[in-house]
Amino acid sequence: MRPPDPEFRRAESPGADSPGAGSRGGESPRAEDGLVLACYHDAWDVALDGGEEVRCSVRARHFAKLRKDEKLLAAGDRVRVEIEDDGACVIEKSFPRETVLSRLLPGSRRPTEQVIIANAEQLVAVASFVGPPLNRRLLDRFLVIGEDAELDCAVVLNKIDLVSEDTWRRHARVYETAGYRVIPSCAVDGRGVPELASLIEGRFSVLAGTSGSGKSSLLNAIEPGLGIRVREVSEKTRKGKHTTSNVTVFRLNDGSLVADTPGFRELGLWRIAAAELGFLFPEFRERIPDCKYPSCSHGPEPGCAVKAAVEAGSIDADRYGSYLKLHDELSTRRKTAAPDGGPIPPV
Ligand SMILES: Nc1nc2c(ncn2[C@@H]2O[C@H](COP(=O)(O)OP(=O)(O)OP(=O)(O)O)[C@@H](O)[C@H]2O)c(=O)[nH]1
Ligand SMILES: [Mg+2]
Ligand SMILES: [Zn+2]
Repeated sequence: MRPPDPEFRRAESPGADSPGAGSRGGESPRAEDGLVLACYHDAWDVALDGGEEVRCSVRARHFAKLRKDEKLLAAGDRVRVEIEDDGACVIEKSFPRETVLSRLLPGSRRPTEQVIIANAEQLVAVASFVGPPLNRRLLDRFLVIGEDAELDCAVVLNKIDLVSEDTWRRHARVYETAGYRVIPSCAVDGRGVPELASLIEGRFSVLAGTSGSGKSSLLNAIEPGLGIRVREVSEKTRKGKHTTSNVTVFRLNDGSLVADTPGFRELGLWRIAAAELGFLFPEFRERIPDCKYPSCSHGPEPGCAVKAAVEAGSIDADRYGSYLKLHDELSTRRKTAAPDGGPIPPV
């Protein structure tokens, strides 16, 4: 979590006509709309539309309502902030979300949604080849939740300095063939960094991937002034140390918005129906209408156009393996879920 910043300025109470105050709430001369940059236990950092960053609390009655609806504020939410006479900033209300990227909250007894980021337009799934090793299953999981949230999705394959060109080109080809924009990169020597910078330019993107894959390093490479904390991966496990612990939205100099996220250990799918899963693999989509049975699960059924494409080599067998694994997980979860929700098996 970002420690409280002593230099974090509180908004001055602007008068109704003061210049540069951005979009106003309308109902109060001292209300201003903004974007939640980060959420802490009982504080929220908000970028007001007028440009100022303020640390806020939440109006108690609104907070109670949020809890009841199980819709706690998330980074990326649009909110209205009331600036009180003493300069204290209080979130009055939040606005409906355009998009929601979620996962299943790990370890909860009842299936519970955890919003990773609200209102993002684009998911950039970041994976590395070594330290931590490439985990294609997890990468595919990220892409599935991004597709489900109807975000534009792209893949960054980082740390190409640590593997042969043949290796990274092979994996890049798989995701390009599946229909994704792929950026092979190295945060250390800068390869791929300009391409990533132009991919996120002018948009609201979220970087997500395993701990240690280099998400924060890539953002620092794009804009060194961000100064995001990064840490060596563990010598012993060759895994990341979960350095980034909070989802944080950064505003780049050109106005682009980009969220850095922690390396989630678990990424359970939230509210995705097994029958819909095939449509979240872009390379399956155009083939599904050719399956013999309309309810084809692309598993054991005869006449499956997806499986035929896997056998012909035009769909990658490992991507298909990810599909089968997730399909199995979604089908099993439905069958085994206790009436009270029951403990959710770890994924
Ligand atoms: N060799 C090499 N090392 C890299 C590269 N990118 C990042 N690293 C290193 O990998 C380590 C982890 O990088 P981070 O940027 O902290 O990774 P992260 O994805 O933000 O990790 P979490 O915050 O834990 O989720 C650091 O020691 C970086 O210097 C790269 O392209 N090549
Ligand atoms: Mg990080
Ligand atoms: Zn099929």
